[in-house]
Amino acid sequence: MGVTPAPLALPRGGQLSFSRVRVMGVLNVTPDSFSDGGRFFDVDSAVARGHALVAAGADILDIGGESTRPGSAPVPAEEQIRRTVPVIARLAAETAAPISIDTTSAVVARAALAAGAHIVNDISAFRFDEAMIPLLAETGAPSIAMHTLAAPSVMQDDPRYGDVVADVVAHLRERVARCVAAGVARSQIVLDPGIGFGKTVAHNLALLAGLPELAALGHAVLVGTSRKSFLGQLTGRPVDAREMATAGSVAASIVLGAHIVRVHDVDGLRDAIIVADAIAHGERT
Ligand code: PMM
Repeated sequence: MGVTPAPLALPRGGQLSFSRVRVMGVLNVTPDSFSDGGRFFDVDSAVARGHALVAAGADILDIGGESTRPGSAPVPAEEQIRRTVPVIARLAAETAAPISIDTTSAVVARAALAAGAHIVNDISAFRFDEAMIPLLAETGAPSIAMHTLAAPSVMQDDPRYGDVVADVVAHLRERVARCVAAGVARSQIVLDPGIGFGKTVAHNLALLAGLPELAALGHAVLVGTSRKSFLGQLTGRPVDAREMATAGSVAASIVLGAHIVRVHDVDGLRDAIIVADAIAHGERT
């Protein structure tokens, strides 16, 4: 099953180890996100949702102010900051869970880190904003480098690859090399194949089956399948009825090498995650 990756060193002390599979709970502070858009759009409901996710067992809270659903347009940095920073500040003060900021903007990431966030989650693997890698080098913050073929506005327009697994692995290797050359510690970078980001159903399935190839790079691997449309295409279910499909994909991801799973329904998926982790790694305490 491979070697357990080194823990992530968190800003202001503390670390996130991979002694068990880590659960990232999704908290989109957006009016239009793909599966929970509009539900947690004011500060109080977003903070309450964050507390509920932590109570359910979330190890990381992933807070985003920009929807990345297929076809979505970018949200200006000031608006992302307006949406996320008050929520991050409150949750950083009120919970112990590490917080990631889901953004491709270095200005937003900097503001989020200053407000108390710990991890930068960038769906472009630091390609959309050239200030992102220098920010990671300067702050030392851990980060998630996710593969996307293109910007969300166009990523689902006939995506093509040579060999999707080899292409995604090569791309993420190249992104890591750039980070390391700029002074970012390799062990602070989590890799993510970017399920649903410029991928057909077949591409997503190949990437999940190919997770051992990504995990072989030695980084922690994050997988986000929760409620995504390929699950709907496989099962015929609408977005609000994909929890069992999500559970199947999350369990498979864990067995195939994921160290972090990004999910909306932390409480509902708890048991599936525990069982899959135990099958993959033995019983853990
Ligand atoms: N998926 C979404 C947003 N951010 N970040 C990472 N690292 N990996 C993902 O798979 C991912 C992400 C889209 O899902 P949402 O709209 O339900 O948040």
